[in-house]
Amino acid sequence: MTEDLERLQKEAEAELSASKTEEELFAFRTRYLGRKGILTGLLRNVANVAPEERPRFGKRCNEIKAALTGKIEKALLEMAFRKKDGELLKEKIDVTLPGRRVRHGRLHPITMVREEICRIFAGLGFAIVEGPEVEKDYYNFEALNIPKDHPARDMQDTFYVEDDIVLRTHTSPVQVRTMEKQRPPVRILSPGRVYRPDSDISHTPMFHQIEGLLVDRGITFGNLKGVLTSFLQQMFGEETALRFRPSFFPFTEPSAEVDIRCVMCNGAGCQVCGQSGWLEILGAGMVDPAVFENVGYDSEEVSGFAFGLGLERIAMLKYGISDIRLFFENDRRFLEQF
Ligand code: 2NM
Repeated sequence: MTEDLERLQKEAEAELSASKTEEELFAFRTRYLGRKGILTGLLRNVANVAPEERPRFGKRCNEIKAALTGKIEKALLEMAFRKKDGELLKEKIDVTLPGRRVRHGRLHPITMVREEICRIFAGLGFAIVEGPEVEKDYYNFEALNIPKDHPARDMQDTFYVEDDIVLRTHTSPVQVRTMEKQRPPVRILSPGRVYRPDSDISHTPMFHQIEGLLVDRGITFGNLKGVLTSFLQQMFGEETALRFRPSFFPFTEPSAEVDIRCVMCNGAGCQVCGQSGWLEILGAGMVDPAVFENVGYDSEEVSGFAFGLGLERIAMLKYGISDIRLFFENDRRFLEQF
C-alpha cells in the first residue's frame, strides 16, 4: 500500500513538471485533488486499508496532498510572473529618445498687422468699433454720398445679397452707423472684412480693411496730416517720409492718397514700388458735408477727417509677400513663418 502511494507521488510530480500552461495545471489539480480526484478517492476509501496501516496511510496521503498543492501554487505563481515579464518586455520604452516637438500655433499675419494698427490708434485716443458685414445699400453707399449711377455701384464691384442688401465693400458703413448714434466728438477705428468681386495676384473677393474717423469742432486737414504721420511713422519707422497726393472719393472733399517712401529700396526705385520710390498706403480726406447732413450733423458746426487702408497690402509690404492669395490658403508652411 505504501509503495503504491510512493509511485503515485512520483507519477504525479512528473506530470506536474510536464504541465506547461495554466489550463494543464488546473486539469492536473482537478484530477488529483478535486472532489472526484485520485487522492481524494484514496482518502475516502481508507476503510479498504488494513486497520494497522490506516494512520500511516492517512498521514502519507495528506503529506502528498500538501506537497502537490504547494507545487501547483508555486507553478501558477511562476507562470503569472513569466507572463507579466513578457508583457513588460514588450512594453519597454527608450527613455533616452528625444521628445516629440510641440507645435505652437501662431497669429495669422493679418491678425498681427490689425492688432498693431489698432494698438497705435488706441494710443491716439481712437475707440475700436465693429459692425455688420451684410449691410443695407443705404449704409454702404447712399449715406456715403455714393449715388446710384456711381461706378462703384456696378454689379462688377459689389456682391448683392438682395436688391437693397450687399456684402459691405468697405467698413465706412460702421462709421455712418456710429455717427447716427453718437454726437461729436467722434474718434473711432473700424477694422473688419470687406467684399468685392475681384480675384487675381493682388485681389481676393474678401479682404480686410481698417477705416478711421475723427469728428469735432474745428478739425482741419492739418489734423489729418498730423494723425496719419504719427501713425505711419510708428508703423514703418520714425524716419519714414510721407507724400500726400490729391485724389477723389465720393465721401470726402478734399481727398488724398498717402504714400510712404518705399520700405524696400528707400526711394531708389525697385520692383515693389514700380521704380517710383513710393508706396501707396492709404486713402483719406475731409468728410464731405453731404455725409454729415445724412447722419444729422451740422456741417457748419463740425468737421472731420476719415481714412481707410487695406491690411493685406500692409502685411505684404511688411513681410515681403508677393501673392495676396497666400493669406487665405492656410498652408502651414506659409503660416509657420510668422
Ligand atoms: C477711405 C478714404 C477716405 C472714409 C470716409 C468715412 C466716413 F464714413 F466717415 F465717411 N469712413 N471712411 C474714407 C475716406 C475711407 O478709404 C480708402
